[in-house]
Amino acid sequence: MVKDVTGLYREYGDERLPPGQHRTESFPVLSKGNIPRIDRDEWTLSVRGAVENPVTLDWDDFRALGVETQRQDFHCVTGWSKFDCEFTGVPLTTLAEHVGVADEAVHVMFAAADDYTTDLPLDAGLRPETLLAVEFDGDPLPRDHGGPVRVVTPHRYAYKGAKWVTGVEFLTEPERGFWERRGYSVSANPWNEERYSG
Ligand SMILES: Nc1nc2c(c(=O)[nH]1)N[C@H]1C(S)=C(S)[C@@H](COP(=O)(O)O)O[C@H]1N2
Ligand SMILES: [Mo]
Repeated sequence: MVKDVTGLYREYGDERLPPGQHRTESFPVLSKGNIPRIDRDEWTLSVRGAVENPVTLDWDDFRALGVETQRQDFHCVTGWSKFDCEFTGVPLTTLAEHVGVADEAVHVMFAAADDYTTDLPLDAGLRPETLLAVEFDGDPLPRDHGGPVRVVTPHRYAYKGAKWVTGVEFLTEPERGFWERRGYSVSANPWNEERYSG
């Protein structure tokens, strides 16, 4: 069963395509540098910070949390949008429940194997559309798109979706990720065209 969340734009207006974006049928690859090679059986995910039970999950632990499939749109801050991507993954909300996120947590930081980081306010991070995706359109997530596991955030520009994710840290104070330190928006709502900070 596929959960269609492509209608979430209605929270922000009438246009599915955010302002200043154009549609693409292809799925471009955008990475700041090297493309890590990580096999499922060596991948781990560290979940820590303001949580009751910090854990390091291996592939089997992670998959045991349970996955769902969502039809989502994908909006890159450089201007392209790809509609109707099917991602299968573990919702971040499931992971958050598993570790018991503390009441004091206000922010979340994702870390990746290429030393990429990105941060989100917790309310945006803990929306049900934030997935730690393991499949794209029914196939294992390709390595250049972040396999074995990447984050997807259809409600925010796609730089919030860390490819090759290896860490999730819940924070009691906001910190800045890779692009956020370089002037990109922390909130990154595509329908408000929040591309750059303040
Ligand atoms: N680890 C990591 N994640 C990343 C990036 C990156 O360079 N490294 N680039 C981000 C940017 S800017 C975008 S638009 C999307 C692109 O995802 P794609 O290559 O699957 O299209 O990944 C995001 N996640
Ligand atoms: Mo991007």
